[in-house]
Amino acid sequence: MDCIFCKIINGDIPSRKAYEDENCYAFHDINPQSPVHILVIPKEHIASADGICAENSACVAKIFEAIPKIARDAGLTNGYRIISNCGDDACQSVKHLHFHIMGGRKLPENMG
Ligand code: DGP
Repeated sequence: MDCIFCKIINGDIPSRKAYEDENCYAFHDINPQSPVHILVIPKEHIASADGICAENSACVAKIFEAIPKIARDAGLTNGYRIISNCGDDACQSVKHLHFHIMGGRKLPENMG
């Protein structure tokens, strides 16, 4: 499959790993928008949050179990933001479900 995040999971494209388990992979965003900017992706290819259904939602629950560990390891002791852009109006550029974990400074209140 021609998906850059699947290639990152497979190691075909290098990345700066932040966390990995049997279900998900987390790595530092190539174009950070905050001092800490990590992407968490399921190892299973799901195109976006719009593709989450009863058959695959367990991996999303497991990602949300991993996020507090990832944030703690990244030093985000004062809070963080989780964002998932979904589809064209949200400017989703990579069509593999991903959650941005952003923090390390006070983030703007306005998100849209
Ligand atoms: P989104 O716009 O929500 O689809 O975010 C995609 C993010 O993925 C964007 O912040 C940049 C990041 N990104 C794209 N390609 C690569 C890559 O090859 N390596 C890394 N580390 N990040 C990437």
